[in-house]
Amino acid sequence: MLDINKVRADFPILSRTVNGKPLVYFDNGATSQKPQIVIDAISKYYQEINANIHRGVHTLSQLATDAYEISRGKLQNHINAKYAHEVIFTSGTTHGINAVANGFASLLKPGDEVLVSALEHHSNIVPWQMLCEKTGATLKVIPMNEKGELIMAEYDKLLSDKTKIVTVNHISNALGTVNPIKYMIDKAHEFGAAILIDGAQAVPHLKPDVQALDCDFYVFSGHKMCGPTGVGILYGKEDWLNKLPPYQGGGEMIKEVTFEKTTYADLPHKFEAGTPDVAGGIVLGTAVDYMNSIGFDNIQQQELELLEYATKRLLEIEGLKIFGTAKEKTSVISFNIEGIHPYDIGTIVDKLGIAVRTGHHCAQPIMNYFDVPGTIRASFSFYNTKEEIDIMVEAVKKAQLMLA
Ligand code: C6P
Repeated sequence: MLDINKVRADFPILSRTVNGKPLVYFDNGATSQKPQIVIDAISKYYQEINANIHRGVHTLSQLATDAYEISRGKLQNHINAKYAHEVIFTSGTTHGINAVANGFASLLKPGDEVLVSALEHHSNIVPWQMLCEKTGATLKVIPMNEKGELIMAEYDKLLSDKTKIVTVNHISNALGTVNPIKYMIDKAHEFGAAILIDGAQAVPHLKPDVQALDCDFYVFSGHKMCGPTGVGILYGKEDWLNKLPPYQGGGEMIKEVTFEKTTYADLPHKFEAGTPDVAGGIVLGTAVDYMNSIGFDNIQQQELELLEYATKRLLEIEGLKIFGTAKEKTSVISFNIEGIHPYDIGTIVDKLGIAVRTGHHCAQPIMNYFDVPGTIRASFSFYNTKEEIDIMVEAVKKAQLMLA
């Protein structure tokens, strides 16, 4: 069981006020808050070991390099990758997806197919559209039902020998649906297709085991799991990462450069051109340690309770509709109130100290499916409480009265 007061004390921002009211932070899907241990680790890096990595023989450079590689090892353990060199530091989920989509440009030809799901964030749509434009491959979409669940019977029908890569999120950012990725991975492999899992919204809630999943790629951002912005992970199976050309050229990703020819460095450096976010990479390891110290069983239990409680309380409000009612769902609630624009609710509740996201959540196809301009999204983390949910429900009721 979580000692919620103790957990909340780890996050200094949770005790601030916003617009004169105690902050209620329910925009965890956009980015999580950071515990003091993560904030301190950033300062400590700059105060004690700041240097460029993999480049210098001097002591600071070695200290920074060691810390960076130790962090890579922590991430490897966290996701159970077979090798540390399968763990590539990126700037975030978007970077990871673009690196893979770009790599596939050398493998696809007209007639090949790329499958994306109807539940994707724009980051997991646009790079694949760009890939299809470049190669003449065709983009196909796995449809969803009214509950916001992907229709597996349709997925099965879409798969064929033409399918070269399937790309799907583990958890939908807009609706909270947890997708049946193990089934999807195994099915894709039956047809010889690769599969990328966008884990951006999963890693705050669970610990993915990439070997048990057997996915070819798994990408995520550090900032949604108590880490800093600007850093993320692209996991890829060794064979795939060896097969794909690098996404960017530059320093550190080479073995030898002449004006005639360049040979590339071994993994992971082949995909890590230029000076990375050294502090971010190191501190992502601190964030992972922190989340493991809380415990993912505890995190899930707390978040499930919050999801159930908030669903029940919000449905007390007349005219309120929840979008995304999948059987497998994480602690995200997207909703609208009849006759009121989501933006207006968001603006009023902000005045009351409550942070929710309003709009299309970078998932316009989902909004189009439900025929709404956007929704109000409350996304809960393990440091949120039922009392905060009560505050939000009262604020939404107040906004409804004001806007009616
Ligand atoms: N979703 C949200 O409020 P980046 O920006 O690269 O860290 O993550 C992109 C991304 C990719 N996939 C999914 C499923 C995501 O949820 C996100 C980011 C945030 O929902 C910001 S738009």
